[in-house]
Amino acid sequence: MGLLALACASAGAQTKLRAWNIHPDGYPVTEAMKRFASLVAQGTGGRYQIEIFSNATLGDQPKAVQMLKAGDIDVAEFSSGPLSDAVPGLKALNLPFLFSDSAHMFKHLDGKLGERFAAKLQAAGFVVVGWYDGGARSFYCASRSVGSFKDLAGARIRVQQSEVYLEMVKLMDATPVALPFKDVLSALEKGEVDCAENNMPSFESTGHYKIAKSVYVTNHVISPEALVVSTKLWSSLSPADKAAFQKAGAESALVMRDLWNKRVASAIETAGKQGVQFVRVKDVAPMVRRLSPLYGKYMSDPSTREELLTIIGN
Ligand code: BDP
Repeated sequence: MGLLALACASAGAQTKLRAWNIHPDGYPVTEAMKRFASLVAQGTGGRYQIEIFSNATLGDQPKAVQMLKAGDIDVAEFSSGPLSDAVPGLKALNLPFLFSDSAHMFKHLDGKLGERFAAKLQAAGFVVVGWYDGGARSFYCASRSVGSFKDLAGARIRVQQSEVYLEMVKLMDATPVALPFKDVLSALEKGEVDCAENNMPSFESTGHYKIAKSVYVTNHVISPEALVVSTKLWSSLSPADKAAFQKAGAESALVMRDLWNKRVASAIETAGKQGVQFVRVKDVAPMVRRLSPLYGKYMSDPSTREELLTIIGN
């Protein structure tokens, strides 16, 4: 902190803020949130100090979404799955095979569409200060080896506690099991679920790769995560402090995306060295056809239709 900032900090009152995070230390989200916290402190002359509570110690994600909405926590980083249950207009972002890759996703989120989603979120209690990368999610199994979508039929598949994910797995003729993130490893170990789905950094950071040795690389959901602050906190900030939070959020998002790409590569390498087998999907068309009721539902839903058409057309 600079001298001037230090002087201001000692002159003015300090506000301590609580930030919810589901990931461990060293994970790209955690490291980017740390950067956010230090940039906010810098940009506000030390008046706002953010403490990061990692590993979901403040509660699981659906609970934290409600806590942030109510202003009981101030900052959080959420996956678009659980977030979309609180803000239905976001459900479009969870549809399988929507974005072709992260570049395609950020082309939209860093532009007009991102502003539209942010406006919907703000109306529901969440102010977006940065779009983080939620990566590309694939299926992986402990008790079976998977080389086609058919191999997933009949499996008990852990999903996020989020409606679109539950609907997706049901349409695959499999059984969705909604579990908090931290409970998935033991569920795989005990055989309570056969499979799960996630991006490669989470597959690795949670240790799922030690149990689930068969990865079917579907990249079925490419979706963003959002760094958000509560509207309660937001309405208490001065225009200059709001700008400092936005700037810190935008910078932290760039840090996150850079760390993310490196972590995807190292996660795949770690898992591969431990004997994990990766089979890439050859043709997603049969699965897209099977999931058509899902697209039909959200295309006819006025809260998601326009966004979906924008993404599909570009
Ligand atoms: C991770 C997301 C995290 C989710 C988790 C999950 O970063 O927000 O809670 O997946 O599957 O990739 O629950």
